[in-house]
Amino acid sequence: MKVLVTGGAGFIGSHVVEEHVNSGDQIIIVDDFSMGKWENIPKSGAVTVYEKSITDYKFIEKLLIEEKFDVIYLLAAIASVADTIERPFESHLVNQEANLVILETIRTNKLSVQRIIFASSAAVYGNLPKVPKEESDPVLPDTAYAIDKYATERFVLAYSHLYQIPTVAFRFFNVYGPRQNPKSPYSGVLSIAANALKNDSVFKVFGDGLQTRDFVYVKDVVQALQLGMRNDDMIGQVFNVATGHARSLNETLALLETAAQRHFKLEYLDPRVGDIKYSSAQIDKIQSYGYQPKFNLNRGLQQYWESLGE
Ligand code: UD2
Repeated sequence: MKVLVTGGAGFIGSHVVEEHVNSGDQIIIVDDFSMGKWENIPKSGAVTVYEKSITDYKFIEKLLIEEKFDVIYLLAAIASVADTIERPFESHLVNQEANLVILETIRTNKLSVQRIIFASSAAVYGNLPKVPKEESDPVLPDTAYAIDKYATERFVLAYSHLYQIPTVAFRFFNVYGPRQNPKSPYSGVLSIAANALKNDSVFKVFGDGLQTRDFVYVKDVVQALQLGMRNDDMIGQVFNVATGHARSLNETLALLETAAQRHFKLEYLDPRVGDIKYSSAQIDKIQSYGYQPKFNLNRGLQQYWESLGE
């Protein structure tokens, strides 16, 4: 198979690339390396890398038409809620418009694809009180990040219903694991926390630490995406990707301390603007298609910590 992974040098993308390298596929990565890294990419003759933004529309159109991909993963994104609050228009171009250009290129050129997989987000549920979240629940996207993820998810699924382009969307909860890049203050919380623990530096908790998240290990996310790629019954639908067990940030930090056999230096600050207080997932829908998370938080944190070379 010929596979396109936008954001393939990034955290989640690089694990997807690895999976397809192991399956003997040919992979093309488009990544602007804003958060991605060359060392994330498996060394393999099956992988071709373009250091380009997905907002380079001329390049993307040409690539899609020339390469005729079987499977496309839309994983490139400005991945932080807080970051998109700082730059809503720039992030909109990446998180929504560029993906729409890809869909339109496929539609107008009648390109035949077996699957388009889109990474939506739990952020679409917003701060509505009901937890855990089911896919059929109301949504309240109220940050640039959530608005773009929700709108793009709807576009992706509409292209399936209206134009018979086979798409599947996944609402990722809080993904963590090896290769998550801690370099930005907007990076995933566990990458920042693990980095602080490793360097014995202060970790800043925004808010009281009682906010909850469903932290899902990146290998389980890959498992979910592979299901979506293979199972035709999942086409045109959206699925939560999580473990089904939410924890408070404080509890999660304590579990990381146990995994690392180290102690945090914590500082508690005001909550972040736009932050969601309670995020927790119901995963019955995707489980009904055979998904079973293999990493509970203890196991995932242990593996993650070990991957950091401690
Ligand atoms: C994560 C994803 C986002 C989206 C969403 C789905 C990242 C970077 N963001 O947003 O893409 O899929 O989940 O719900 O993975 N925090 C601290 N200290 C820090 C950093 C964060 O206390 O140094 C807090 C933060 O205020 C929040 C929690 O930790 O309450 C998680 O923050 P995050 O940025 O890792 O992820 P979130 O849930 O905003």
